[in-house]
Amino acid sequence: MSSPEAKRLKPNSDNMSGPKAIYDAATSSNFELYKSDHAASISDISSYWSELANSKLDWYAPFPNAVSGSFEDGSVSWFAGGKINVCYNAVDRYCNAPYNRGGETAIIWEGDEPTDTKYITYLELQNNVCRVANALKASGVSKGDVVTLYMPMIPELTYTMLACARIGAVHSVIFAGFSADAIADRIEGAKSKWVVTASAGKRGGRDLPLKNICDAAVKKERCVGIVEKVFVFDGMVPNGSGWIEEDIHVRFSDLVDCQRPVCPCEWMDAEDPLFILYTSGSTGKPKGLVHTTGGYALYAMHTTAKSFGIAQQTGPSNGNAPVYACVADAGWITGHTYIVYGPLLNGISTFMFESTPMYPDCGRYWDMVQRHKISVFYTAPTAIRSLMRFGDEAPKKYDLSSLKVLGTVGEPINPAAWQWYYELIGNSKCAVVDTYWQTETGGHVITNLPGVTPMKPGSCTLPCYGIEVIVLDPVTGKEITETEAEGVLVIKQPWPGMARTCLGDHQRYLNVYMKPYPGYYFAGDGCRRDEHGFIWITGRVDDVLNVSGHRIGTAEVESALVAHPAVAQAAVVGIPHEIKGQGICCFTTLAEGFAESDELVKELRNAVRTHIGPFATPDMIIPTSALPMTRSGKIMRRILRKIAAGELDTLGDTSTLLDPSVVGTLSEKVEKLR
Ligand code: 6R9
Repeated sequence: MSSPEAKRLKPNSDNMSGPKAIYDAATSSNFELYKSDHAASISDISSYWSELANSKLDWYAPFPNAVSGSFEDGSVSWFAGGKINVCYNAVDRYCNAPYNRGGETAIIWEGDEPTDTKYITYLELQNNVCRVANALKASGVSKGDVVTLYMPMIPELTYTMLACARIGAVHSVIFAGFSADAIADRIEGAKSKWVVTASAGKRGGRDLPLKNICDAAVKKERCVGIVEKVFVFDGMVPNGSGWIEEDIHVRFSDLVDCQRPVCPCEWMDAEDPLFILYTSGSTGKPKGLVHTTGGYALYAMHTTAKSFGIAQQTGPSNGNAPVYACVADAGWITGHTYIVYGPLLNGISTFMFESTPMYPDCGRYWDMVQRHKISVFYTAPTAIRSLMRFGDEAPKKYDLSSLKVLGTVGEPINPAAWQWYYELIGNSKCAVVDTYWQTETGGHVITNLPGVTPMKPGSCTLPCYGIEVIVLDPVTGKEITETEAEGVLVIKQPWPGMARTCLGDHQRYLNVYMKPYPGYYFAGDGCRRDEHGFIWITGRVDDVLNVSGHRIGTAEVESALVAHPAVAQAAVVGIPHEIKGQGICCFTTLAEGFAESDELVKELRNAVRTHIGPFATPDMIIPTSALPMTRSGKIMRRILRKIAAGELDTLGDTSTLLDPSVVGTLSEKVEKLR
């Protein structure tokens, strides 16, 4: 099978009719093997995962049992009693026999400027991580402490994450696009005494004043008395401006430089927390999901290998090691699992990219693929769509023949973007893996596997090994057994990478994930299963928006708006957006004494940017005198969604509205803004 046409399956071949099923290098025998391996993996999850945990990870003390506990009371644990250190497994073991990969590249870093690149070997990584670990220890950080990281995409971010893992501290990384308010919420929520930042970051030719934003957060009343030290990596910009104003600050680069490059690993229980990562939900403040040590490490390692067709590197490179690049930000779960932990646990080299796909021009990604001979490239549909707008010229200028696997993550990929990625970037020769997963799942849970399972543009296809995906009837909560199904997506059995709790609020964890459909993990997404059993994600079934692959709770945006004195009520809904997937549309009624004006709209937009961050900037803000309410006083968001999308012909029943004329008034306002 070599030409793209040959890869398209003929109707009825292998029982996979339909023009959209495409095999890459997959052969039907590999697909058959997947089916039997997958069935075996879910028929005995305990043996499946314990065998892998023993063969893929190095344990200081063995675990007695693989899995215990249940979804119902949120007591699932993996490999408990086993002792392990993730940093040891991701770094140290590769420097030693039998791997002997100390001289091999662990990190390829590319800064904001394309000429600014660094290659960091495993041995250098080990030394740097140990220095940071010693600097943290010397400052009083110890096992179990939460360390908040607010950093640019520089190698020091990876060093610090791994240094925390090494000494048993729990990192809580905050994406560098979040505002001071959002940082303060997370510091307060995690009672984090320690914060690591950098004097500045760079993105698209502009300086990001990270330390200043961090200082503003730390000075907020709710953080005073919590934060003891702010460690500042400096030297990112020359003469980082007057930053050492208070004794809370530690000039971290200096402290790190004078440390010894040797630091013993803290042997952790497999169920000790490894990190916290905050994510948005449908209600309340973002929740800090807690991932633990052994299970997360195994899941990150295993899914990286399987989903991207990568083998663990067990010896010195023979010149054809994969060059793996996930161009996400380490501040999101994608960066945690598929920039830092997954690749390094497999002993491969990982790419860290500080800049944007548009800098200095829209050919940046493809220029990097050519220069670094990248073989696995992993990005989000929103990035693909925004690059497609500039046409085919940019990618055609570069030699992309090193590529083998192209990945997408974050939202469903529309067929046009899939086709462009597959044909233009992958030259119709690469597998496109559509990886469905969440902050909560720790790693991929549904994806096609390169060379193993077929792809269908727009479908994330089939469950990963060890994952039992079920489609439930949302009303009855019953499993739909027919192959073709539409309903909510749940997972039936525990898997090692699942988050174990919401920090400080186990009840919330149970309420959100475990209670809606007892006995199952509820992902919050709707899906369709087609006639071949392939899964198509239809989107969130809760009030969570997906804007450029970023999860944003409508409740968070609403609370940012109502904090403004002019706003009486706010209702936020998603609108279809060509590039971002979803945009943010805000309807607000105004308090007494305030009038609608362009100035006010600007202020409200800024209020959201200040409370959350620029990535949550609303696309439309519509001040109004009334919202569509039911007679019992509930805002009808269903109607607002239709108005915002301009779908008045499918409004549905409006008879329960207190004042049906609101619909006409609001749609006129929306039309004017389009
Ligand atoms: C990894 C990540 C999770 C939500 C998830 C779903 C959406 C992610 C997807 C996808 C369709 C894919 N999502 N991957 N939808 N196809 N391949 O994005 O984590 O930020 O927690 O978001 O993103 O709605 O529930 P997170």
